[in-house]
This record gives sequence, C-alpha cells and structure tokens, in this order.
Amino acid sequence: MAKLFRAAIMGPPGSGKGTISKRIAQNFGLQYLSSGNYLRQGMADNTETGVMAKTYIERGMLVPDHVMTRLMLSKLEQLSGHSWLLDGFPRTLAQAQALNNLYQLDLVISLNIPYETLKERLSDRWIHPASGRVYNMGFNPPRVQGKDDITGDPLIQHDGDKPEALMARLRHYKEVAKPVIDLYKSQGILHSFSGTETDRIWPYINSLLSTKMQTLPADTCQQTP
Ligand code: G5P
Ligand code: MG
Repeated sequence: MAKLFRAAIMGPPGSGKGTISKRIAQNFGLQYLSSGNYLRQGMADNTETGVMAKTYIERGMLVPDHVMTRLMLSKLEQLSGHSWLLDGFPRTLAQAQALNNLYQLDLVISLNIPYETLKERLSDRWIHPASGRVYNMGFNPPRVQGKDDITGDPLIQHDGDKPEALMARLRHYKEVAKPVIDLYKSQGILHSFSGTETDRIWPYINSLLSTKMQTLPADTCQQTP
C-alpha cells in the first residue's frame, strides 16, 4: 500500500487555496477538506456550529479554536487510511498544535499573494452556496451570468467578501498565520509560493507534489461540498 500523504494549504483570504486545492485533489487523488466549506455548509443547514460560526464570519473574525479543532479533527477521524489535503485549517498556532498532536504533516503549502490582488479577486467572487462551487467574474465566470453551471441555482457573495468583513480578514490573517508558518518552517515542511496568478503558481506546486508523492488514480478523489 502506498504511504499516506498529509498536506495543508495556507494563505490569506482570496489567495487561491480553494482553487489550487481542487487541482491538487483532482491530480493527486487526495481527500480534500476545506474548513470554510464545512462552515458554509453548516450555515446553510442551520446546524449549531453553522449558526454560531455565522456570527464570527459576518464580522470577518475567526471562529474559536475549540470549535474548529473539534470540527476538523472529527472529519479527519473518518479518513483514517486516506491521504488528505487541508484547506483553511490549521489557521492559528493552537489549531496547528492540536493537529500536530495527532498527525504529522508531510507538506505545507503557503501562498504569498499581494494585497491589491486579493482585494480585486474577492470583490469579484461569487459562489453556489449548496455545493461551495466558486466563480470569479473575470477568472472563471459561470456560463450564464449569476447562475451555477451545474444546477442553474442563483449565485451569492460570501458575507466575508463584503467590504467591511474583507478588510478585517486580510489584516488579521498575517498576525495569526506567522507563528503557524514559523512552526512548519522549523519542521522543514513549509513550501512558499509567491505571485499574482494561480495559473503561474500551479505548475510549481504540481511539480513539487509530483516529486513528493506517488500519483494516485483520479477516482480516489473526493471533495467536500
Ligand atoms: P475560508 O473559506 O477558508 P478564506 O478567507 O481563507 O476563507 P477564501 O476566501 O476561501 O479564503 P481562497 O480559498 O484562498 O479564499 O481562494 P479561492 O476561493 O480559491 O480564490 C479566491 C477568488 O479568486 C475566487 O473567485 C477564484 O476564482 C479567484 N482566483 C483564483 N486564482 C485567481 C487568479 O489567478 N486570477 C484571478 N483573477 N482570480 C483568481 O474561511 C471563511 C471564514 O471561515 C472561518 C473564518 O471566519 C474565515 O474568514 N474559518 C476559520 N476560523 C477559524 N479557524 C479556521 N481554521 C477557519 N477556517 C475558516
Ligand atoms: Mg477557500
């Protein structure tokens, strides 16, 4: 049996974590777990976690560590024996330590994207809430304006992409991420990528992963909604 591969992708809001994660999941057959998608799904379903998370996300704040850790570690527990990729978790040092107590990551990707680029991207982003599918009116627009490609449902903007929440999210990211990045650097597993275009960064990430892990058949890939 191939060795399990465990990875995480970090980066500020709008840095392309979701876009790149989907490419990684498709190309390398990793199970994809996005903390943001789980929270949005919880909000859409009005779960206890979702209702609580909404009050933080609307204000551009992080959801408390104990909530995130419980949510994500319980998802990982169901994936024993699988290779996986975490998107958006861990985000704080406390979350990274909780994860570290149970799993040793093989690789962490950190995306460094200029602030102006992030601002432009996020104000153009629309999503399909039921599936978490993400569109960008310039980069990957839906086939019919305002409608999801698969279901035809109306697209919406995240509460967190509205201007007041967005500024707070970008400011907060840097200070909270620094100790997490330092931790993974000290473990020798951090790989940073800089640029303004996902399509230009992607070949480097693709080639890094190709050398780090054995390619798995695409049909082992599963994504969160
Ligand atoms: P999320 O959902 O994890 P964020 O804020 O980290 O949210 P976000 O907004 O999901 O990050 P992303 O995944 O990094 O961004 O980026 P993306 O969605 O792939 O790309 C952004 C947009 O740019 C898209 O429209 C995409 O099509 C476009 N794009 C990509 N590449 C390019 C390009 O090259 N060119 C152009 N023009 N466009 C491009 O978390 C949401 C909230 O949940 C809570 C927090 O409150 C968080 O704010 N949360 C947590 N709280 C505590 N701890 C945790 N672990 C938490 N996880 C989530
Ligand atoms: Mg995302």
